[in-house]
Amino acid sequence: MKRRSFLKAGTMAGVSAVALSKLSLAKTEKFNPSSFPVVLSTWDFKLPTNQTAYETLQNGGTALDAVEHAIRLVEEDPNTTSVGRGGYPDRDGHLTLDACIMDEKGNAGSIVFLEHIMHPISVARRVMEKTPHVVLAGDGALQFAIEQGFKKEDLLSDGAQKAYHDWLKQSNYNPPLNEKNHDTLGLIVADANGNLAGGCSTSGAAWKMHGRVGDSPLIGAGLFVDNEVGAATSTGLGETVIKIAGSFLVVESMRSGISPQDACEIAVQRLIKKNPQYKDIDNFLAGFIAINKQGDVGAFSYKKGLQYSLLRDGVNKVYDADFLVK
Ligand code: SD4
Repeated sequence: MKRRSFLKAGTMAGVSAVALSKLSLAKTEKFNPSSFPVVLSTWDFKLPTNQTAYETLQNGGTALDAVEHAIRLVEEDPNTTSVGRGGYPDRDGHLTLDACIMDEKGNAGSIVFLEHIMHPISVARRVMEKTPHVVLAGDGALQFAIEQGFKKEDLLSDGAQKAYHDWLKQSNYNPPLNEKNHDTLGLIVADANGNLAGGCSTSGAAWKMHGRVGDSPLIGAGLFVDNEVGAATSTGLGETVIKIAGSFLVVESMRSGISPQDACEIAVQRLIKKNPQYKDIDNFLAGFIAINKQGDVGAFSYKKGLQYSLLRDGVNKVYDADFLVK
């Protein structure tokens, strides 16, 4: 079967989840320890992000610990303008942060619209581990973080303040993301036993409406982990990802035995079909990365530009993702 028709068949097959899950059971390959561990993350933050995850595993940490440690590294970098304390604010000048995390058991934690806390990923983990809930938002999330011992800080960096004041001169409200106002960190890890965990952290779209939340902290949209199947995370214009439950879609495609690469492509095809208004917008960006239980990886975006970092066999490399519009 040609690749295109295979992908089409895969998309259509997606309607019959029950039949597909049976298929995937039949197709499960044997665990090959030499394929693990694997660390896969969005973009190139020019920081030892994946290495931090890898070292955490080497030092006996779980996949969840690896995810948290690596994401914290980026969150505390003042020069990263899209994650954590270096992030650009919303159009009212508030830096509001979104993050979520999932472990191998399918537990999940998320914080949305959180201000003043340097490490949203760790707050998300505490939501998962210390509360009976999955999502905490805004002031409630802040109150919880403070109760948990996180420090309340004024996080807006000098660089972000300057960029905000520059933006205010035009105040051009342009939600579609471009290469200057995005770059969410989504990071998924398969440990030496192939157990999966993932996390996602972002300041969201720069100059967004106050209160806007994107895909990144939403379980099933910005991140999904199913330890029987695989894990996926997204980057780009969150509104388009939310509307197709993008990361869940990638994982469900993999459940049917489709490779991570093709599963990411299927999700991008679905995303643009359901969001045709972005088809011809120059700066529009959305894409996915994924790992399956065999340790295979995939990455795909709508247009050229998505990069991902892959650490395997102790070597970390940055790659350009394949894309739909050529
Ligand atoms: C959002 N998905 O808030 C995030 C932004 C992003 O790469 O991924 N940028 O919509």
